[in-house]
Formats: sequence, structure tokens, C-alpha cells
Amino acid sequence: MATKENSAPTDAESIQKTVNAVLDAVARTAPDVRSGLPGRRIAVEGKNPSGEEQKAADVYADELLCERIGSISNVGVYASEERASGVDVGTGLSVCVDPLDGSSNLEPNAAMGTIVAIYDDDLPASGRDIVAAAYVLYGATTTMIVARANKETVTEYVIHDTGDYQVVREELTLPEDPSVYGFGGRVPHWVEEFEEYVSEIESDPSMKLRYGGAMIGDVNQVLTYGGVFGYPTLTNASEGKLRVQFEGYPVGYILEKAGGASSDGRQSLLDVEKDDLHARTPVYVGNEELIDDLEAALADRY
Ligand code: P6P
Repeated sequence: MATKENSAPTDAESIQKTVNAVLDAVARTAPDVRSGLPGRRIAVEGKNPSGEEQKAADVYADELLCERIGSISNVGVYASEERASGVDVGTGLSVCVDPLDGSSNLEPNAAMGTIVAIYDDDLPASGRDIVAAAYVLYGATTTMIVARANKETVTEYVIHDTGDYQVVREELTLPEDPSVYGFGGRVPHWVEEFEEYVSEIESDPSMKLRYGGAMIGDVNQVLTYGGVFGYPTLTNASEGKLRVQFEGYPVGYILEKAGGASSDGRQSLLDVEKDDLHARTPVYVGNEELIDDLEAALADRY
């Protein structure tokens, strides 16, 4: 694991000041991201470091966020799903961003998100080095979910077109009785044990399928109604699709703070260790009991 070479601030006060500044920048940039989308619905720039189609909207959001987060003191590195390596912007905390998660939803005008993870270590950092994680959801309204290391609760904000934002839900926790589930990947590529696990869920009349093709939209359904989201290990991609640093760690952190659980199939996502900035991992997040059932179902595979 990386050593602390970027002299990240160690005192709690300077960490919190930097976290506040980064979260404020993300919230105030969200309306600018949103307003730049209509003119970039179709254009494709090329491929991202994971080899996926990179849209003009991805690059636009990334450039905005890099400029605004990179100018914050005590931020040492800005890294993004759209860039092969981190950008050195000074000394201090490392910030990982998925600037426009689910940008393939832009053309059909469906939900998308921005995901942010702030680490007090060099990259690739451990999930246990997270000092704050957040996601913005571009839905019918624009909202932001925030979880902080120095706060036991999860907060939801609504972000206005002006960039001003206010708390709408404090102490957000997963409902006791889950009711939604959604899983990525093609069903023929699901491993047998996972298929059996999903069949069990489908046999429960209280569970409804919710899958929109953008992680943040689907995760926010789980956070609101209770349930489980996953992008599983596949027979043709054992590590699934989602990235540890940019999606697995921050979303796992938020769901665990909200009283839920996360897993890569056998352990908390926060304990997954990868040496590559763009490494992938199977991702499962949601109500603890559903995640326990998932790990039991896959136990023979590990
Ligand atoms: P699929 C979006 O491209 C993303 O990275 C996540 O937001 C989402 O959960 C997943 O991929 C959707 O993948 O294979 O269903 O299109």
C-alpha cells in the first residue's frame, strides 16, 4: 500500500476544512455539469482508461471538477475515471472522482451521477483511508448524499440551479424492510450461485426490480427504499465492471455509514486491496441481511 509521500495534512481540523471545501466545490459545480449536458448528448471523445466509450460529457464534467477541486489547498492529487493517472495539484489529500457516472444514460435522458471519494493517503488508497465520500444524483432534481469519517450519519442535500444547497434528509439510514433490487451484467454471464441468490430474492413478493443502468440512480433507490444493488462477478469478467477507487469504496462507505453493508462477494468493499488505480471489483451494497445472504451464496467460490 502507498506510503504517505504527499504530506497529507494529518490534523483533524485541516482535514475537515479540506473535506468541506471539496464537498462545497462538488455541490456548486453540479449545476454547471447539468447545464453543460444538453449540448453534449451524443458526442463521443474516445475511450476512457478502462477501455469504455468516453463521451464529450464525461470529459466536460471531468475538466470542470479537476479545475475546481484541484485549486483547493490541502488537495494533493485529483484522480478521475477519465484519466490514466492522478494529477498532482499540490500537497495534501487525494480526491478520486467519477465525473459523470452512467453517462450512457445521457442519450435516453435517464439518471446519472458524480461520485467523489476523499482519501488521506496516496493513491491507490485503501477504503479504510476514506475521510469522506459523496455522490451527486442528476435526477428529477439534483441531490447530493454525503458521508464523513467524523460523523456517524449520512446527509442528503438538494442542490439548486444557483449552486446553493440545503439539507433535506439528516441521519439517512436504510429502511429496515428492503423492497428493491437491481443487478448489472447480462444474466447469461451471472455465475450459477449468484443466479440462485437472485431467484430467491425474486421469489419474495415484497421485492421489486429497480435497475436503471447508472449505479448512482440504482444505489439511491436502495438508500431510499432498502434493498440491494450489485454489479456482480461474471463468468466472462470475474472482477465485474465497477472500479474500486472511483465507485466501490465511496459507495460502499456511504451504504455502510447508512447502516447497510457492502461486499465484493466475501468482504467489505473497504477491505478490498488493489494496486491499480483503475482496478475493478464485484460490487454489492444494501441491507446487511441481503449482503450476508449474498456472501453465503458465493462462499463456495472463494
Ligand atoms: P451496464 C455506468 O456505465 C456504470 O459504470 C455504472 O454506473 C452502472 O451501474 C453500470 O456501468 C451499468 O453497466 O452493463 O448495465 O450498462
